[in-house]
Amino acid sequence: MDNSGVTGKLWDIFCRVIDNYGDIGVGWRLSVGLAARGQQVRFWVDDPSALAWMAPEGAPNVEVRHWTQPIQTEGLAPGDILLETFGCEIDPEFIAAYADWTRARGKKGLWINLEYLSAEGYAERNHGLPSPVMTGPGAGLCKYFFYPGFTATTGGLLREPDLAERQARFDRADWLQQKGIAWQGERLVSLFCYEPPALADLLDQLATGPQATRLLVTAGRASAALYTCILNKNRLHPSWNKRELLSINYLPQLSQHDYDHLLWACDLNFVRGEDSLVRALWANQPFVWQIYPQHDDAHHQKLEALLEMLDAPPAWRAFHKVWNGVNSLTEGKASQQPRLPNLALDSWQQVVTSAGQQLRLQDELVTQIMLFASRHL
Ligand code: TRH
Repeated sequence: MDNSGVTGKLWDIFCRVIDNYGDIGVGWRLSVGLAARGQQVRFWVDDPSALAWMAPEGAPNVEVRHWTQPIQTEGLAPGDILLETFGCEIDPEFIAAYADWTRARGKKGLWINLEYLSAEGYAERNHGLPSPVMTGPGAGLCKYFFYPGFTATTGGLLREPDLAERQARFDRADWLQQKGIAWQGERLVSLFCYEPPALADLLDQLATGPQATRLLVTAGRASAALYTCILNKNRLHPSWNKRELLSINYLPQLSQHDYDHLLWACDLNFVRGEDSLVRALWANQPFVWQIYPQHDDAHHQKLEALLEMLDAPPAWRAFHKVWNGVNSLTEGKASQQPRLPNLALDSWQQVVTSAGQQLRLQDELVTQIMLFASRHL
């Protein structure tokens, strides 16, 4: 039941795929979440191809529009709310049409920029700030900054209302069988990463036990990185997995729903970027995060802020630092890289459980953005 006060509005949500899947993944989740709450969404995306596997069934009340240059808007009136994800810069023609349309209807209009998720203090400080547009086609409009986040004074995190119920119904053995994964009760670990400098170390750790592990590797960069790493290991240390304690499955691209299933099925999840981090928190299993690297190393602070927010124990912090190459004297040079500390899943589990409990008390992002819209329209 929607009690936000915005009923049946039309949202134009814009998304530019820079690289990887986080921008489209978040844009899609937000679109579906709004549509499930009685809103109409036009999801404009410059490269919608990933939706074919991420969301093969589409969603009611979400119309995917290929965002071309120039933008194709023949016969379309702009919607009630204009939302750009991650500062993706909507075409001036569209903004002009939106400004004219809102004026013609005697409305204020609402233009939102949805920002990247971070646990850093600026998310609280900047959440909801207005930026009046003084020049250009949008002059007279006001753009608002909406920051997702982990605290009560941010815009919250994306979480579907039926998530807990779906999770409670999930049957891990059944799902693994459906996916053709021959699970024999080994520890399950999922791998979604870029090219972590400590990948070879992780493989050594998993291959030396004490228990057997099955590594479920996601398609794309994670698979490519692992494949290369294994080729090197086989060449340099052919007996690295001689006890065969480590088995590996390379997965196809999964739908967002099935990616959740993967996280729920595993005893430990390696995740990357922002969206899978949030899903790992909701999965309530120990996880390790590889942060999206930035050239100026701004991601180091962002990683620190997350670990601080989680109140992560020292061993978990140390693991994250090595996994992200933060400790290395010269990043990228394996010889300078400290060894990966041992996995300590029990203590990590306690942290994830207590953080998850806290975070579930907050209103999720769709509720918050709808309330925000009702206050500003
Ligand atoms: O793909 P990412 O590394 O995305 C990144 C980050 O968001 C980064 O901040 C951003 O700047 C950059 O993209 C451009 O990781 P992320 O954020 O976890 O997004 C992955 C999405 O892909 C998420 O919605 C889950 C989804 N996914 C699937 O649907 N199926 C799969 O098989 C996998 C592995 C992921």
